[in-house]
Amino acid sequence: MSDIDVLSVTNPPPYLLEKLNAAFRMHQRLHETDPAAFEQVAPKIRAIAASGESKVSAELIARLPALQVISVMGVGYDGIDVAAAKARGVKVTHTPDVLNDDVADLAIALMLAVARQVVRSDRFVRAGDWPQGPLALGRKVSGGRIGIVGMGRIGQAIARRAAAFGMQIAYTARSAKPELPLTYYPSAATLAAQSDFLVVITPGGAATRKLIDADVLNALGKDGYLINVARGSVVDQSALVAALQAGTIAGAGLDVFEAEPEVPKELREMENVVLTSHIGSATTQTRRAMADLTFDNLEAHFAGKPLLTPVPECR
Ligand code: 8YV
Repeated sequence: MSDIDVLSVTNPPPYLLEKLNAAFRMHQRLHETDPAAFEQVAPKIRAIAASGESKVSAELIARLPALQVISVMGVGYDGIDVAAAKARGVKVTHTPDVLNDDVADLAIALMLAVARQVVRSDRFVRAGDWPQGPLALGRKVSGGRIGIVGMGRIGQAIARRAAAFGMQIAYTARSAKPELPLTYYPSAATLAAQSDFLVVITPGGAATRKLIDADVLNALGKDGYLINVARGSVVDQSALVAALQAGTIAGAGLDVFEAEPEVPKELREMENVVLTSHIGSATTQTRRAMADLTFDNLEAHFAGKPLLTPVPECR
């Protein structure tokens, strides 16, 4: 495979980069770093390596006439123009399942961190404020009502964890899943109205853009918390800032943002908000499994074998 040219549109983690470099002729973000050199190589590029946050536009796909496969290291692939890829017969793969546990763990961690004021209390101790304390009381999580927006593989992993906390679990999704013993609501707003914690874990992209808007936040109410481990695009970030400022909701735990890595100053200054840097799958163990799957999909494709994990549109 060493004569196969692959364009990486991201900076792969060292472990994956090493494997890619050993197997393929890699071109690291050449389209951005050296457009003239890219012009020369573009006709030979047969694969793209991308991350869950990467953008692969119809325009880029059109510039790569030999492109056959796009391998995404991430479960989300909302930045990839899959329709344009499919129209050209280009396959797209992603890395589902291997990150379910990590993302679900982080959703629970954010819920606990914001409601039980873990980060705020840490700041309180470090600032030397404890002797003048105590800190205001937090909000109990166990036994509370959790509403999960998106009931796919990760949503179900979150539900299993919430069950261990004795929570009442409800969800919304495109359609009800009667096989699950959970309460279904037809919309995010009706779910929010019945939730203490609204946890967002739905795919990004046009279909879910600003699904969590001012109406949903109003329905969540002044005692409710929003947790987002999905994509920044799913939440109307200005409406969220306004709701937090007005006390329309109690707080938020956010791993993803509209224009990350930029995070609005307003959010960074709020005490009732816990912010993480898109670390849902960021453990050594899980990133290694994701990297292996990203590589194995490319290897399978060029060995003429079936892809391991094509995105649903390419199955
Ligand atoms: C990563 C993600 O940020 O899987 C996804 O969709 O957003 C993340 O796990 C990223 O894709 C790692 O490359």
